[in-house]
Amino acid sequence: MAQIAHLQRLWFLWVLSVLFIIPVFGQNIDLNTGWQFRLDKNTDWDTVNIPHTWNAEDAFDDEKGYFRGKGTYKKQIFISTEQQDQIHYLHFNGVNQETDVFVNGKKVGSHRGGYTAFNFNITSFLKYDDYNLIEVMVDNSHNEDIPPLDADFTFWGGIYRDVQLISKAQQHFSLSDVASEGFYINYPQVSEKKASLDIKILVDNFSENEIKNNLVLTLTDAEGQLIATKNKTLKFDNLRPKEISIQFSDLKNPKLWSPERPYLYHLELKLLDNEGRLLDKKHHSVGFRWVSVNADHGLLLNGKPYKMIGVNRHQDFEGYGNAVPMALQEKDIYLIKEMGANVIRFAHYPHSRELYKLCDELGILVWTEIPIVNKVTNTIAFFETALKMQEEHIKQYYNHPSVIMFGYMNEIFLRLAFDKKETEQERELRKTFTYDLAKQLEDLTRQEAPNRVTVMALHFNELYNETEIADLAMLVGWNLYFGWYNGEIDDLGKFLDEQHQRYPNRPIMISEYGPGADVRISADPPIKYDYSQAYQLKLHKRYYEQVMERDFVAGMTAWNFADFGSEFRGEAIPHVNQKGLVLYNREPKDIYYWYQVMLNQKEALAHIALTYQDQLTLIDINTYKVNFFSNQKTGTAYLNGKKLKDLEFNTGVAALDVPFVDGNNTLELKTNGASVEKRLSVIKINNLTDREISKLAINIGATIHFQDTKTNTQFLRDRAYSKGLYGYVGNLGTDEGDIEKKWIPNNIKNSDLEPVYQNMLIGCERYKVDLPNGNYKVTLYFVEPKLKSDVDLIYNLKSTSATLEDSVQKRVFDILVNGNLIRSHVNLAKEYPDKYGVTQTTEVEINNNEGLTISLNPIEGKPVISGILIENRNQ
Ligand code: GCB
Repeated sequence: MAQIAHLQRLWFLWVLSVLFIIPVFGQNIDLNTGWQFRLDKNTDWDTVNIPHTWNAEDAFDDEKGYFRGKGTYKKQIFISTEQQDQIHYLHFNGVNQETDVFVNGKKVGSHRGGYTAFNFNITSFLKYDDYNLIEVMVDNSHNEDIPPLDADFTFWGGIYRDVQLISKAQQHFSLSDVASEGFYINYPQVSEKKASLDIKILVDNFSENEIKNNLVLTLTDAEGQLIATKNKTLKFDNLRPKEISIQFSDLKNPKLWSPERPYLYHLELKLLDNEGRLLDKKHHSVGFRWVSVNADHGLLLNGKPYKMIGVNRHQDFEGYGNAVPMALQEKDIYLIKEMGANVIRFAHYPHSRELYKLCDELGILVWTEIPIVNKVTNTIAFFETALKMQEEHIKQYYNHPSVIMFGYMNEIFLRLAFDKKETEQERELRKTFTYDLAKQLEDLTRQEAPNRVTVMALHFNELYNETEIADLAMLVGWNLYFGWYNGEIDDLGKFLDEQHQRYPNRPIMISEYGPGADVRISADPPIKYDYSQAYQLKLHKRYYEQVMERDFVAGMTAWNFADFGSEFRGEAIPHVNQKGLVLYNREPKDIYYWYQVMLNQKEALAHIALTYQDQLTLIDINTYKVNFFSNQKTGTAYLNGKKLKDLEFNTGVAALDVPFVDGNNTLELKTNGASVEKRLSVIKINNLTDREISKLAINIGATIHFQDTKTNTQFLRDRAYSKGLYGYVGNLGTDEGDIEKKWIPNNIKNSDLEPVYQNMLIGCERYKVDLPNGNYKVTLYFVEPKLKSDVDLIYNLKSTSATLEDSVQKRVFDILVNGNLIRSHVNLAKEYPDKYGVTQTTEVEINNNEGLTISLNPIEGKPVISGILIENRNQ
């Protein structure tokens, strides 16, 4: 009976397939929902959905490190008897970073590497008309044999990209060539006059019989008009797969693909059985374009010099880690396109495949790479994993016309340059084996990805020239942080010219640049390491100008499109690298709008660079510098309805000292075709005794203004005391006062006011605030600037030295408020852990116009203070 029912069902399906030509023999089912999950160190199981990571929270907590270890996912799936003739695969789009998969208790395979896809054929492990247990064991522990070993981003663990059950007929486009699409689109010839395509197709066959199939390829244009069709009969015997090449030649006057006109043709591949039933179907876009690089003209796209201007992108997103819903990921690509970028470097690993498809469609050139970052291990296993990863990467992303650059290493001598622990001999050996791996990867890339440009990103160091590793790739990307980690902003041009002169045959671009910037921080004038948006603008603008002046520079990709998670890093926001043009949640910083005006000419654009500022406090000054952006030549600024000034935009920017009035202000920018308005509430203070202020906060030692958005507190920049206002008293003039900003404590425990704690005065013994008489609550902020051991400093690029415990304990002082001792013998290093944010609160009554005086009386060493918050208790 059961057999008759089965035959009836098959017959019904066959009729359906003939009537509607639907792919009855295959289907892809997503397996994203309802997995049981637990970290192996725990006992309880949770129900989770994919995308999933187990580090979304612990990569941001105050504790050092995040969980790197093992987790298990399990799920039951029902496979019906009708599916018995099919071939079933589990398809994983991305699991970080080692995966073992079991079906019904038996191991079906394992995969190394967290950023490429993989498939397992699970057919022989399945039970039909029954539930099947799928178990996925994932490990994100550090593994010396798997790149990346070390990098400035969080290595989130988990199944963070989609999982699918793919069921296919016995002949299907191959799923076993490192999880590629089973076909490769080649462009043997492309010109404005003529193009040809050569499509290499792999068909897997699981039948022991002699079988005939038909392969039908159809090429249509973007409007759906048929260009050409190709048919081929395939004869299979005894489980043997097939590899076929099909050409479309002599395609006349192809419409070329470029970021400005991303014209796509459409290729459809169908596999039919002998009776015309559909066995498998695939499709892909086709973009006719050709690229090359030249040391004098940079990139040539379709034969013409083309300046690439764009961004790097990391894949994580605030609150999600790397397990980001696809719609949010795709939004990034739209935002990048709207910014006007024509290139994305997907750093430092392959991103979701869907995004490359969007780049094809929207018109964005792509640099894609595998995560071999900072250093490599000299083992056969590491070399094998690296080469395998690059093979997967190239084959999986091969068909995208947007992908013009394949890379494989980033700043590979970074650790060699900074860690001085190795002997001279070990260092030489490291250079040699790193070069060897680079050479192998370069050869593999050239062989597997012809007609693409090979790339490698280097950091500012002679090691790359000296070892000649910089001569391997066709295009060298320099990651240059002049004006941040080293030197001055204008050193860029000098460096580029010098490199071009020394290596006249080497095509170069700038693959990374940019400073950290926090939208809560403003500064005038902006300075290096202040995290202000104004400094970010200054640096990006000058980099752009210096690149545009030089035809030989192929382009520039800003670091980074968005702020991203880097657990050990600490800037103004802990655990986040803040060099983004947009925030971690993708809200644009001012710099995003600046790029937009520079890179879009079609419509008039105008922007006032005060995106996140609604309030201003002006102390003893009448004007405040505002940057206006536009892609027009001129415009006019208005304040409160009255014309302020005609503006001329230079590289998109016009700066103006705006004479805001006390109270509400409306600032407007009007240009030919665009206008914007910004409302601001302004408090102007020339004398503190003049007005009742409910809250006054001072960022002691800071040249920046910090707006604590959580409590709506404005921490004003510091100043030397003058009568009627606030400030430090006396000349500080200490060496310690010049503490280098990049080595200040980060990731302050016990607080999220890093911009307050990270600025401080060392050696300040008296601080005055001329408050009117009354009652106040006063909170003082302190942190010990020196660490007991310096291994925890930002990005840890300093060679480690002996413990500093002895020296830091020598800072001991008393705290007095208006002469009253409120704490005696404060020794921050002794009393608190490293990087611990300490507050000390007291109530004060001010009489006789004496104002407020904080005294920090040294007992040993120099006292330190970071901030002060004064709350009025009179109201
Ligand atoms: C670099 C690295 C990148 C870092 C960046 C930075 O050169 O390639 O991974 O995140 O610098 O912000 O320091």
